[in-house]
Amino acid sequence: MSQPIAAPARTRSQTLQQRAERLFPGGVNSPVRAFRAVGGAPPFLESAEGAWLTDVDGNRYIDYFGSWGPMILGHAFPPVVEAIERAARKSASFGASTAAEGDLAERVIACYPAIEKLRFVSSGTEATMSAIRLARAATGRNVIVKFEGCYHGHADGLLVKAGSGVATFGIPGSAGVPDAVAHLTLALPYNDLTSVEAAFAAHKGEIAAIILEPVVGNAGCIPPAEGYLEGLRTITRREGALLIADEVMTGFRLALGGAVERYKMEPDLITLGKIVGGGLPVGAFGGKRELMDLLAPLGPVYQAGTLSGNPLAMAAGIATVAHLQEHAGEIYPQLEATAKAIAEGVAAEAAKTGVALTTNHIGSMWTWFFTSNPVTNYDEAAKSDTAAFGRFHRAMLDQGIWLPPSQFEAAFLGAAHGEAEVRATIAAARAAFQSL
Ligand code: KE4
Repeated sequence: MSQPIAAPARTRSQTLQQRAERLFPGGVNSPVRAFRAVGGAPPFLESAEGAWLTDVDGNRYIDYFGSWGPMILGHAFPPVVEAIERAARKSASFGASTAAEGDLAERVIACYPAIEKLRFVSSGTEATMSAIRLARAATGRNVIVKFEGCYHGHADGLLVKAGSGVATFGIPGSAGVPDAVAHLTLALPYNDLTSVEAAFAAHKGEIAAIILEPVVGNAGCIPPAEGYLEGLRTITRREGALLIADEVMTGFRLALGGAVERYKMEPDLITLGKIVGGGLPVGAFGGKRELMDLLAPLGPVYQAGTLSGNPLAMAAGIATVAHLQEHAGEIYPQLEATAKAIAEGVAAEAAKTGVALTTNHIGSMWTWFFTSNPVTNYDEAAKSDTAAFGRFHRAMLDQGIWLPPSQFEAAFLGAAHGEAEVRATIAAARAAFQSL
């Protein structure tokens, strides 16, 4: 018998939302936060600690979006907080070189041997945008290949949808993106090497690089098929194109060395973000010395940033990466076991109530797709019952479980999630499925 789930009082959030809608488009500073994909009004958050969020009305939630990935050690992790406090006392920003940049860079390189040199920026968008400019300069080619369902930030050339055929250039995925820019990007189906071969055959000598999320998170979680990543490396090497692993989401998440370590990838360039900044604005891109030395002031490729290498962000990144490096042996297995318990425990509740669910899970990221079919690419993910996901999301939120507010996002957990959170989440899912 389905029991309706009562929403807790959120009057202060509603007041803040009304003001926010007068100040920001949609009331938010990033679209997904508006909850348009799941319905309902987003609670405003006041604070968070460990695995738990507290909204401005005092309601508490177990956090499964983790600031979209960065909070792998949990919120307000003391070593990170103390590092930021110490740095802040010495000024928030210099716009000049500091030792901290080198300290974090050395840690990144220790985790990513494929990176000989890197550059810090302030977002994942800047990292991927800069990596693409570098790839075009290095190869003298203009065309970029991306994959449907992969999101790499909002640089014009990456907001592109697939054209009519796999070898036809993309069409703008957003207003304001000129056709001329979209026509330099090919958007292909993920997990399909045949389409990649066809694209290179149709655009011989024109493709500068392939950029991909090695494990897709932005269509919901979709792992690479057996042999797919290896196939991309073989094709790009043969065709003289670069392979860019966008690890903004998966970096330091799937392993200390991200998907590159987990799948033994050999990319030419790697982009990072999220976890590398410990929750503060940091992006990074890096690779072989001869590629990176094309960047100004050494080389002809211009790239810059007022707050690149910001001392507070470096401090948060160093504290986060240092802790992950020191405790990798226990943290990653624990993250994986907890995520597996939650992903599979909730899927079992769905099965008991006859709700069709496909669960994709890897490391400490997963997605419950509301479909009974396998999800190996974006088209299959798009067949999910997004309305049912919306109802599930609301039912979970009203029981204190905050899932990412879109069927096409991955859920994350951090080192502070434990047995109690697993039990509470599965119990809430049981009630949620019964209420759908
Ligand atoms: P940012 O510019 O948002 O820091 O990073 C862009 C980006 C690049 N590459 C990957 C693989 C990413 O996942 C992202 C950003 N991720 C989204 C959530 N899936 C950010 C959330 C948002 O847009 O508010």
